Amino acid sequence: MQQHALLTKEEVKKSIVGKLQRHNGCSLAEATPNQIYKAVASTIRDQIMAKLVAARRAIREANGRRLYYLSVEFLMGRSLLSNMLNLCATSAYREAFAELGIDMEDLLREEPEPGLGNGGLGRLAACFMDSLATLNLPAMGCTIRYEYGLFRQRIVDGQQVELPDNWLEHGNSWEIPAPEDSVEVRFGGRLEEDWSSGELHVRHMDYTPVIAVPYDMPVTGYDNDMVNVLRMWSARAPKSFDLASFGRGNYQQALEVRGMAEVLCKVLYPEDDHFEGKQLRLSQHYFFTSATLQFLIAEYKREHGDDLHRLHEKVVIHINDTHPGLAIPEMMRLLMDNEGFSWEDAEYVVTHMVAYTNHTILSEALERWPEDLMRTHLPRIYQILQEMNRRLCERLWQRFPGDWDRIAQMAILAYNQVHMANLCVAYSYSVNGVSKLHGDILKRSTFHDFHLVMPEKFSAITNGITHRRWLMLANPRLSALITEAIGDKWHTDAEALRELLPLREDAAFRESFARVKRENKLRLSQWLILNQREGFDPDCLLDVQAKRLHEYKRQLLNALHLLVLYNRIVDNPDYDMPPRCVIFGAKASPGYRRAKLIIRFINAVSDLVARHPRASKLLKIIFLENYCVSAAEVLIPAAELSQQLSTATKEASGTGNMKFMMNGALTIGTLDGANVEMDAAVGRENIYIFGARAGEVEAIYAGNTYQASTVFENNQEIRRAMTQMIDGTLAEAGVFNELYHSLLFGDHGGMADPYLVLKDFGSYTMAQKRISADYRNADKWQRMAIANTACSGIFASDRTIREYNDNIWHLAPARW
Ligand code: 26V
Repeated sequence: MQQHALLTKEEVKKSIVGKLQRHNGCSLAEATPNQIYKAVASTIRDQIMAKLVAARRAIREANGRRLYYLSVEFLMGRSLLSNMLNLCATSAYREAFAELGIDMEDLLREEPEPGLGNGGLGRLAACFMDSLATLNLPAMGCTIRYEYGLFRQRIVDGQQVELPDNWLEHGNSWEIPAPEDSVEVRFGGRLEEDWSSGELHVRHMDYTPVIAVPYDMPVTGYDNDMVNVLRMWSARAPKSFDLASFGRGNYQQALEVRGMAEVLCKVLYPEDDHFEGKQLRLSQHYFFTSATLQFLIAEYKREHGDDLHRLHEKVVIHINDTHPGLAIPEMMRLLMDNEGFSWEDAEYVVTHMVAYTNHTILSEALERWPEDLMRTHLPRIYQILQEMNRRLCERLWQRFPGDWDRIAQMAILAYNQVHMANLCVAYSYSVNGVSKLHGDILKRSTFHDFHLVMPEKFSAITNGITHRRWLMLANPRLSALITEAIGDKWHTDAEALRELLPLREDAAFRESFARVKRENKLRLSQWLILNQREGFDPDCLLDVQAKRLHEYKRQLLNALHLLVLYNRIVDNPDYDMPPRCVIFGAKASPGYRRAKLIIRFINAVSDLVARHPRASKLLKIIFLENYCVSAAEVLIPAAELSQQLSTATKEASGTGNMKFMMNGALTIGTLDGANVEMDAAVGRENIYIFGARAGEVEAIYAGNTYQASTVFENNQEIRRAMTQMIDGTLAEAGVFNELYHSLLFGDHGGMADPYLVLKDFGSYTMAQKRISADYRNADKWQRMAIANTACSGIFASDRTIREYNDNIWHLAPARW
């Protein structure tokens, strides 16, 4: 239990009113909603800051290892309610609001969501921060303070339109600037080698300097005294440099420096599907990675003295995918150039300090930087990469003499590119996948050859989600019901949810469970009416697919099936099924044309259904605009069916799948990523599994044995739906030709239907039939839904973080 005194209701009231007076010179009655939000946030922040001071001192005195979790994305979601929840202060605040006449829902909506991530990778990092603090583990999240987060999405005439996300416009109540920890990061320039002392000294000349200024966002643990921080680095031009350059008349260069600092942290790249070697992205990655390393060295020196030879005993650097992988050569550089280390000593420290998680096997998403770009933009880093590559290849040559092809595949530098994944695998002490299946694929395929050489490094740790945000915060009704049934130990021990399992047989509990779901559907419907003027009937089956739009995630399979359902209804006046509302939430990368076309297709099918009197009674399709963390918090608790349709082998884990399961949705899914483990946890009778298995998919890709045209010829329903894609039924003829063509013929020489949409279609429709039948049996459905919540405990990120800590990080929990 936390030791720090909580505020009473009266103290909360006094603080809010006092802050409005001091900060805004107004009374509560005169204050705007935003001013009230800020006064409340600032009150909570005061409580957190008191804890932060104590936590920092305790961590320093414990003198243990610390984790620096580097990620180019952290999708934190709003903070106000989660901090209130973690401080166990919700009731005091609720009562204070009631007495002050503040509407809590309105208040929460005032907080801009920090959308500093694209999807799964960024949200995982945020869930990890919650569990790290809750488990008392000393850790700092490190990232970029993007001025603009992921674009906001509007749908106009059925198509995606992107708007800028200016989340800092009205200030950020949660961040604390720490300008005293600012450091300089250097780009470009040239190297001079100096042997005058008898040893090589490399001097970096004519570089472009940028100052990295950190802003810290506190992250509270649940019901404890721990506070960690997320450190967000922001760029500014060096002031002295500016003036001196102007003085010397070096106007051009001064402008260049300023330009660099200005654009560096401007915007998060909205791509998570496809890698492009853009210089600005490389700059972003190096910027926050170098700043973090410089800071952690300074911090180590303050506490342990100037000798860094045992740095790895006190510091773990975790790199969330390869994006911060330059931490490896950058640490080599700092140790050799600034601390006088030999290559061997520097390599020893680095290879005992860095751990790497892989999040995707899609080859188009693997980072490969042009060597030229690395050489001109980060010349010293490039030089170090060359030496690392030379030593790696030498070692590989011993193991695979003469096997040039294999060595080139494993090299850091090959074919004029820098292969970040090879760098990370070769020089990290740990490489992990994010589900069992994904871990196996890394070993048997993606990093097969590395696994032969260094098998001890490889592991799989299945992702998890914080059930505090995704159940307690997002689904207060279900949380209350659970606590009423089994007490509140599940708040810190999610496996305790298993105690709900016997309650499947309790008719009263089933009824309460169903009532909660219906209330959540109603809440969602009202939210949708407010946001996009379109609700749905809470008595229909709520079927949801919410995730980034990607061909491999197969939103198209879902949409094609809806078109087939529409045809069945239209053809048969007696067709009957439980009415369904199908919701899609998905942002497409602005440059991913096909993905945007799929959004348009979904909306065209939605319109077609809506225009038909009988079809629109049985089926409603809603495209939820701007799917983001806050939207997910309303959407997921309402869902009854969760669609997890990725082509087997393609989804490394998935985490949305776990959130739906925990909230009592049933899953229709392939045996891919963490779905495999969900199936094992809940049992095949409580999940709808369909489609080709990983082995079969691999065989198809290896042998080119699948013919989409055969499915097209043999399945009349598919043939008809696909014909409707192109014959003007859905839009002017021609609009969706590209989708049709890709399914039937493939793109530029590639195989037809590369994501096996047609291949899995039959099996998908069969599973959907079973779902409609089962939904009619309300008792059966509720039993299955309860089983899903009850068996979801292992997907809590507390379990994930314990595994990382036991197997990779070895941090001691801070206690005071
Ligand atoms: C990819 C790229 C590639 C181009 C460079 C920039 C960039 C930035 C982000 C990404 C993200 C792709 C990786 C990703 O988000 N993977 C997802 O990670 C989740 C957490 O482990 C996992 O559940 C999902 O299955 C996986 O797709």
